[in-house]
Amino acid sequence: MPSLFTSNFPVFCFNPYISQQFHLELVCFLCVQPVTDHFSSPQIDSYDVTVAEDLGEIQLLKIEKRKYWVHDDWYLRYITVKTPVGDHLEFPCYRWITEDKEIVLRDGRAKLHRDDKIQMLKQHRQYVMQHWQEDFMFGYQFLNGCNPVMIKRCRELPKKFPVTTDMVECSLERNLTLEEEIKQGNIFLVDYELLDGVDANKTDPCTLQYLSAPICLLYKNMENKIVPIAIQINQTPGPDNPIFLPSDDKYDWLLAKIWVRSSDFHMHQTVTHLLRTHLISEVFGIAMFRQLPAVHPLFKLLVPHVRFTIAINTKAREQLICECGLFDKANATGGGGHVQMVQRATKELTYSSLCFPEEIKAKEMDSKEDIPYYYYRDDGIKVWEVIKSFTTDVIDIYYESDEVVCEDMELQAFVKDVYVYGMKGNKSSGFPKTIKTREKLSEYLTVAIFTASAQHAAVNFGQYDWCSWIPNSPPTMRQPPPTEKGTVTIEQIVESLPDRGRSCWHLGAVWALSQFQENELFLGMYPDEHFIEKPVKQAMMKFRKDLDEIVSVISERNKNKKLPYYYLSPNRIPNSVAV
Ligand SMILES: *[C@@H]1O[C@H](CO)[C@@H](O)[C@H](O)[C@H]1NC(C)=O
Ligand SMILES: CC(=O)N[C@H]1CO[C@H](CO)[C@@H](O)[C@@H]1O
Ligand SMILES: [Fe+2]
Repeated sequence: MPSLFTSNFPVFCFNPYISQQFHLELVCFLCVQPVTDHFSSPQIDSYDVTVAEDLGEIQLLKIEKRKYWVHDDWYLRYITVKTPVGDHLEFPCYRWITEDKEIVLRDGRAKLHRDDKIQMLKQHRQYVMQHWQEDFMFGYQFLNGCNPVMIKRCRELPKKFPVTTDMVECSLERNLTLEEEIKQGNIFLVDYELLDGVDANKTDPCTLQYLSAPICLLYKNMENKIVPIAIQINQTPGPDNPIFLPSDDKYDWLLAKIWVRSSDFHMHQTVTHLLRTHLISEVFGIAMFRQLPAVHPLFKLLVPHVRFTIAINTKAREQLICECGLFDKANATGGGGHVQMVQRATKELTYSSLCFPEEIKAKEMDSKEDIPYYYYRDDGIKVWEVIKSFTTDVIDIYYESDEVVCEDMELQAFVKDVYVYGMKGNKSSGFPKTIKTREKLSEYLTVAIFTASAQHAAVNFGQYDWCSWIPNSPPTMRQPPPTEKGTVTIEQIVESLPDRGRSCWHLGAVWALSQFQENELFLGMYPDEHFIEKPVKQAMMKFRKDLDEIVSVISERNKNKKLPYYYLSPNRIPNSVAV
């Protein structure tokens, strides 16, 4: 079977909203027994290929053949491509494709050099290609992908990550040293330290799986784009843990980036998504059911935001993260690793990190002029503010003063329940034991509602867009990380990525997790009338009006964007963690 460029390296769309489907047909002869020159009858292989970007006019087609059998050469007559707009293009080849070979075809119309107006084609004539986009996409995901919480400003290079100006000089655009760039605030850091020493999945004795704990340095270039400039795959520096650079061999750099993406997948699934939305929401939900009677205004306020959360988490415990669950099947952190991760991350979990604006500020990612393309931050702050204003309105209806807050024993028992059972009474977590003011109460309820709705939406519904492209977020790695430069081959990369079975498990899971429910209740929709008082209904109406305004602002902002950001648009944020 001819191996199309997709054969081992599945090309899945990672953003269905801008994806396009192409239909390819390869007309070829497969040479089955070259010894007798016996050809199979001409055969036509059809492929549907989905790509995530607008490719514009198709000028070139590249086929890669890999050698699987001793005699698997084939003769390719031509390839036809049916484009999403219905054009049929023909790419003639009429050549043998033998061994491991790469062939680039141009469309059938004959062209002279002077006709080649498009720069890319001229470059093709010299066989020069540029891949600047990949690094940009890699950087972009730290801001607006499905795990936009890892990146922070670097004010001092950690000792364990000894990057020097010499190493990154060709990435720096301002004629400054690395230290000067750091001083100016142009350097960012992503550190997967939490994964250091976590056990990789050993549940399948036939496939060894690997984890690492990379550190990645990023640079804000002159166009204000954030791009990676150095990657160290493990925490401890040393000769067998080199710092990979964009100037290295392209496969070295690619594999280093894939390791970061794989680590990001684990942090995203287990910490950002599971612990910091699902489990936190459950803690608020359980405390609410245990301590607040159904007539309590805060029960009425919170109950729509914990709807189905305990049920979905129970299901997850039974099917996803249990022994022999999906996690064990496909994730390198399966077989116990994810439990270690949750335990470590729970220890470090703080109340202030759940207060969205504070968390953004703590990472020094708050300045809009400085970091203009951080839509997760911009939209998240807006949603946080209107939730805060809504909870303030409701609190003002029932609590005339801070004393009333202090004296509400049911409320205090609810807060204490979260602290004692959820946070195991850890004072340094910053979770309050009691609440003394209306202002603090409104912040507390905003944490509970924002985490269940907006934060969960931001990290849940992007999963199919970003994680279904396997090389972009490999749920497991089947080879250990490279320990030296200059040895990585494309074969090694393919062997490191998950096999087909694990890829399928993974795809099914991320797809299912990215779907809205039927009759989904989005933020601010409260069809169950827990409240009957008119002032509360007015507060709800104002809440919905504020949310609608955010929807318009976001949709205006997204207009004409190649990569729109819509996960925090309130009309896409469900009220509660239910998937
Ligand atoms: C309590 O929380 C702090 C701060 O998050 C953390 O450093 C510490 O390890 C935690 N202690 C326990 C026993 O979990
Ligand atoms: C709970 C969890 O995050 N498990 C993940 C392990 O891998 C599957 C499929 O690869 C993910 O989609 C699961 O969510
Ligand atoms: Fe979820």
